[in-house]
Amino acid sequence: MKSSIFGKKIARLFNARKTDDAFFDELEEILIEGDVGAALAMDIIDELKGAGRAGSSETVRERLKTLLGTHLSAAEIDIKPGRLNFILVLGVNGVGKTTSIAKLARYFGKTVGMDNIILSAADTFRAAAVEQLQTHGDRLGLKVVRQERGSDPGAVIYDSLASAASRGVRLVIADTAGRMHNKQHLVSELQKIDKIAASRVDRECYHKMLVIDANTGQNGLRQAEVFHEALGLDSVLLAKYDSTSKGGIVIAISRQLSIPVSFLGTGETPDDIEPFNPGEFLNDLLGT
Ligand SMILES: Nc1nc2c(ncn2[C@@H]2O[C@H](COP(=O)(O)OP(=O)(O)O)[C@@H](O)[C@H]2O)c(=O)[nH]1
Ligand SMILES: [Mg+2]
Repeated sequence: MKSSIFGKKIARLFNARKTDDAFFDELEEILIEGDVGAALAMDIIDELKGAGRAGSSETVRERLKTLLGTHLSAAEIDIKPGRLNFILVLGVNGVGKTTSIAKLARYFGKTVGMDNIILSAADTFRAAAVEQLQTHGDRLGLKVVRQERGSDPGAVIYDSLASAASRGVRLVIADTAGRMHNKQHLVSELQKIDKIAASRVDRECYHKMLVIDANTGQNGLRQAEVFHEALGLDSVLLAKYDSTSKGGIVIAISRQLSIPVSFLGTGETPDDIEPFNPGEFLNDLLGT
C-alpha cells in the first residue's frame, strides 16, 4: 500500500527529531490533522509521554502504533453458503455508496459468482441514483431491482429480497438514500427498511455497512453516531482513501463506537476496493 501524505509527515518527524516537547507537540498536531480526533490525540500523547520521553523515536513509533491499533479492528464479511445474504449500504449523499456497491459486487462476485448477486436500488429519492446503479449493474452483468423514482424504499428492498429468495440468489446489496438534513425522516425510513430486511434475512447473514468519505473529517464521526444509533452498524467502509492524506477518522469511529472496518475504497472503478487490514493501514498511516 502507498504511504499516505500523513504517513510521510510522521516519518519525517520521527526521523528528524529527538523525542522532546516540541516533538510531542508536533506529533499531536499531525494526529489531529489526520482525523484521529483531538481527544484521542491528547490521550495518546499523554500515554506516550508517560511511558518516558527517554525512549528513542523508534520506540515511540512502535508504541504509537500499538496505541492506535487498540482502537482498530477489521470486519470480515463471509457470505454464508446456501443462504440469502444481505448487505445494506448506508451513508450520507456523495460519500461513495453507489460506487462502493459496484465494488462490493465485483469483490464478492469472485467467490459467489456474479449471477448470484442482485443489486437493490433503494435510493429512490433521486432518479439519477437509480440510473447510476443500473449503469453499474449493466456493466457488471448484474440484475438490478428497481421501481420508479419516489417509490417506497422499503418496498424496493422487499421486492429485491423476495426476488432473490425465489431465484435462489445468495447476495443482495442495497443502495439507500442518505438525506442527512432531515434526520428524523432519514432515521424512520431506515428503520423501516431494517425491519423488512430483518424479517426476511437471518441476522448473521445481514450486514449493515456505513460508507464514510475519508475527506469529511470529524463530521464522519457524527454521521457514524446517527446511523449507529438508528440501526446498529456492523462495519464501516472508508471510501476515497486514495484521495486523502488522512484516514484517522476510522480510528475515531472505532474508539467511540466500536464499529470495525470492512473495506477501503481506493479509486473510482469497481476494482478499487481492498479488505481492511489494520496492520497495513497503520503502517501506511505512520509511514513505516
Ligand atoms: N477517488 C475516489 N472516488 C470515489 C471513491 N468512491 C466513490 N468515489 C467518487 O465519489 C463520487 C460520489 O460517489 P457515489 O457513489 O455517487 O456516492 P453516493 O451519493 O454516496 O452514492 C463519485 O464521483 C465517485 O466516483 C473512491 O474510493 N475513490
Ligand atoms: Mg448514490
